Amino acid sequence: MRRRESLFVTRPMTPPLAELLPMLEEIWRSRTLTNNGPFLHKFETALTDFLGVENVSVVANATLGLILALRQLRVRGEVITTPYSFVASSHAIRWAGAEPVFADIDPVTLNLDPASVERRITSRTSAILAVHCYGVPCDVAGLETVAARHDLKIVYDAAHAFGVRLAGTSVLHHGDMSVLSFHATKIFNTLEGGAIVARDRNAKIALDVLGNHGIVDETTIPALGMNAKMNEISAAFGLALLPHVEQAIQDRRAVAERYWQQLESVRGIRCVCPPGVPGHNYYAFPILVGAGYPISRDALSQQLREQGIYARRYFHPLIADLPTYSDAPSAQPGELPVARDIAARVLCLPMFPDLDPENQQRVIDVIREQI
Ligand code: T4K
Repeated sequence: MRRRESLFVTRPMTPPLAELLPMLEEIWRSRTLTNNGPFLHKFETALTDFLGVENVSVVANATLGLILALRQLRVRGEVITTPYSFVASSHAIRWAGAEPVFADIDPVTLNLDPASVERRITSRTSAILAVHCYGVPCDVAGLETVAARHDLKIVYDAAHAFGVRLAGTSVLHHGDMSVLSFHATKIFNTLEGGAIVARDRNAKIALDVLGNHGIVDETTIPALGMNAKMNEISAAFGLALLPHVEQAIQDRRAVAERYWQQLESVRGIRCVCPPGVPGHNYYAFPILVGAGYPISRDALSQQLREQGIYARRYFHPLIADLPTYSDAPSAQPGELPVARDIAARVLCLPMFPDLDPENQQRVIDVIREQI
């Protein structure tokens, strides 16, 4: 019998090699490899146009982007955040010199619940770090109302939210800053990379200085900066890939529609991202395995693995349950009931633009065969 190919949760996009090679040749000729080079500038401009936002600072990855954003906004004390995210969201708060405090999530969007956020606010709270998990927009109006009432900054971790639109405009317009990830596993990638979207030009200039060791010029180094620069090869890769992203999002939509058609009627399975939402980017395809389904989430994950399908439990365990954070009062058992329930039931199915119908059917068949 022919061995079936392994199916992973994602498969990174690469630009057509022929479109990248001339740029690589230019880099080889110029020997400008990094430090604010010409491809970085071109990429930043192209990205700004594509995203329909202003004040974009490209960085080496989203984790550094989050740290820089929090530092630039001078957050201190406590930052309220979601326990239901990739660990980098909370790590960034610690590296920026503040303490994460966990609030619970909304059972439908799986993003921070503004009412739970408000209950966690103390005199030490300086900011909210919210995540548009799986590219589903947060309740931005609710969070912004809470932030305004208590004079808090908002940083959106938009690692999953490339290209997401809300009420016809980019979701990146919300908050004091938003941070995108261009990691290989994301909608759009530069191998490793990311970008910070700031509200005003001065913030962008300050972020660029902070991300270049705090250097203004050879003898002027006024700030405690770090190295968050993107190199020229990553920038060229991004420039070559950007024209293909719109089509990739269309292809993701087609994959999502095939899942919806065949999984929505399965008892005990809930597709987290609902069909027909304009502006969604189909970053992931999470399902929740409920009591009505014959086997547990972990048993289903194992069944898939036996067929060479590597679905992933993003985001289990909760950040709040990791040893680095589990001592926090907001992380104690009994707190965060919604996030704990979701983390115990979630499974992200393979989702990438070139997931062909035949391979996708293998995933669907395993899920349906358990009934
Ligand atoms: N905030 C949020 C909400 C995030 O989700 C992330 C990153 C960040 C912040 C931080 O962004 P960056 O600082 O990374 O820019 C992956 C990614 O490494 C991570 O970037 C991402 N979130 C997270 C959700 O997923 P792992 O450890 O689960 O990845 P890994 O290596 O197991 O890859 C998953 C699958 O993808 C593999 O089974 C195979 C496939 N793959 C992966 C890579 C890297 C490939 O086919 N080729 C590849 O090159 O964290």
